[in-house]
Amino acid sequence: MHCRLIGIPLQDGASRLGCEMGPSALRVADLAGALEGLGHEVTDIGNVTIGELPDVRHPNPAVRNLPQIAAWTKLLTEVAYREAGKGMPIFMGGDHALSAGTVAGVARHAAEQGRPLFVLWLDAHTDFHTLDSTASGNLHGLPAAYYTGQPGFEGYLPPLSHAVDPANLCMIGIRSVDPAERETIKRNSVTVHDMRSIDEHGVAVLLRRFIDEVEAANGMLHVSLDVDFLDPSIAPAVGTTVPGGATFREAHLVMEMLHDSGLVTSLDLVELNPFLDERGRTATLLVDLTASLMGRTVLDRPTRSY
Ligand code: B3U
Ligand code: MN
Ligand code: MN
Repeated sequence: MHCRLIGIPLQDGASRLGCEMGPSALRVADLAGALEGLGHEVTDIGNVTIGELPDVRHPNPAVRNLPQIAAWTKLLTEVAYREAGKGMPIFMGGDHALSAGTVAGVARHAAEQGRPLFVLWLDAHTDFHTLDSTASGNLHGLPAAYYTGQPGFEGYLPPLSHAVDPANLCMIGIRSVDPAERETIKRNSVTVHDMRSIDEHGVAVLLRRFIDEVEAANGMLHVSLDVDFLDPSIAPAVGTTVPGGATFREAHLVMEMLHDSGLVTSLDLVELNPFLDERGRTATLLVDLTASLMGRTVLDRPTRSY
């Protein structure tokens, strides 16, 4: 696999500063070396950055940094579309607002391949607010609504060339949903597995169902990993910790099953805030999880050996 590392020092979508340092921490934790050690070719294209800001304002007074997020979304849609054509892009964030652009860009690439795009959203939050519904005004709470083509973004964020079908979106790890998000999610038939669902069925059963769907549709699969998917005890470096997250073992199992599926075509690593980390342990965990996704195993055993 040819991995393309793209640094996205975006922090305007979060309430706390620090995600800007995420790409650096992932480089220090040697993401490139881990991938090379697994036999992958790696190109780190460096960090991308926005230029001039558009003059956009929204009537919801809570909304923060809209011109910045509009500029990032436009830039990242182009970058993701271009990079998806060159190999497997790994988007090193940066806060989760970046996925508005990365998913929009890979969706355009998938459409040109004549394949549907599926998205696996690993997060404590559904990030399904619109500009009208957000109360916090933090735009990392909006990307999933944007790239599934919900109304209300026209004239504020760039027009989508290819929306993701909400039926192709699967969220796992959810444990914080605002009332307005509940409504939109229900209406759109997004698959949402909360922590209760994981506890009742086990994460493997839930993920297997989704992987089978992607496979049956000959889909491309984008994985978006928010640090707060993980339990704060193992991943403290995030501004929006929510107790009761995925364990070390659950998270690695998800990554290993995704690797075995052979379906993953792009990846976001988001919300890492190195200012909140403890001796780099969260950055290191993200690198190890990415290594599991890209083929690191404990034993050399055939896939699906059960
Ligand atoms: N739904 C809340 C909390 C939140 C969403 N995404 C993150 N936090 N990271 C909001 O602010 O929209
Ligand atoms: Mn998120
Ligand atoms: Mn989150």
